[in-house]
Amino acid sequence: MLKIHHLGHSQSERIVWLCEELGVPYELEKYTRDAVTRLSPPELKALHPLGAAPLIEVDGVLLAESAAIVEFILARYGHGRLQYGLNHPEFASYLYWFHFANGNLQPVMGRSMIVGRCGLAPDDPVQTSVQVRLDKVLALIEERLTQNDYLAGSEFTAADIMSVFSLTTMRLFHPVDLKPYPSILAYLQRIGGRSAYQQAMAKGDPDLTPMLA
Ligand SMILES: N[C@@H](CCC(=O)N[C@@H](CS)C(=O)NCC(=O)O)C(=O)O
Repeated sequence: MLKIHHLGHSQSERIVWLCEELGVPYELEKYTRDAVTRLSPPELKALHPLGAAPLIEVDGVLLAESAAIVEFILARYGHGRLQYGLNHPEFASYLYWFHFANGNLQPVMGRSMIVGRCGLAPDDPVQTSVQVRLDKVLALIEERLTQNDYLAGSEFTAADIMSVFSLTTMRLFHPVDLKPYPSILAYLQRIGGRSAYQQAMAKGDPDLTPMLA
């Protein structure tokens, strides 16, 4: 059976959620962040050189990187679900938004979190450039979700599964006010209405109220 190594309050919520959406049976091995450093505990670090979540194990293979894991699970268990194929008119959009999550959205949230902790002056050029990029990224998502119910288009796909962590749980680590982005907030409400999302969050992070507002 597929085993998910899930670190609480982390990007590995994506994998639990994907398995719930697809109805793929899985075993959940849960880990808690170190109370001081908020990094992985030693048991998770022992599994992989980076010690970061998510990790999955299946048929003796250990795989890291959430995008790789999502692609692996879709290829093996998806049977075409939650993705747009080559002949779909929104295939390029699907690829773009799938990769935007870890290529742009999550990195700028991480940079913004780190820069925010450096105590720089509000007009420091580094601080300003990161803020400008974050604002642009959120504005781009807002525009997309004003025109479409989901990131790849009219249907919910794995591009959404890749992106939602950065707009929700990531705000535990870096609070970002989403009030200026009503379409993102409406989208998060749609996501929160999905029973697979509710199941995943209840199983993986029962101590956390999903940050959908
Ligand atoms: N790009 C990787 C990022 C993995 C990552 O950095 N995970 C974080 C949780 S959100 C982690 O495990 N942090 C704890 C640590 O590095 O010790 C992915 O998408 O899987």
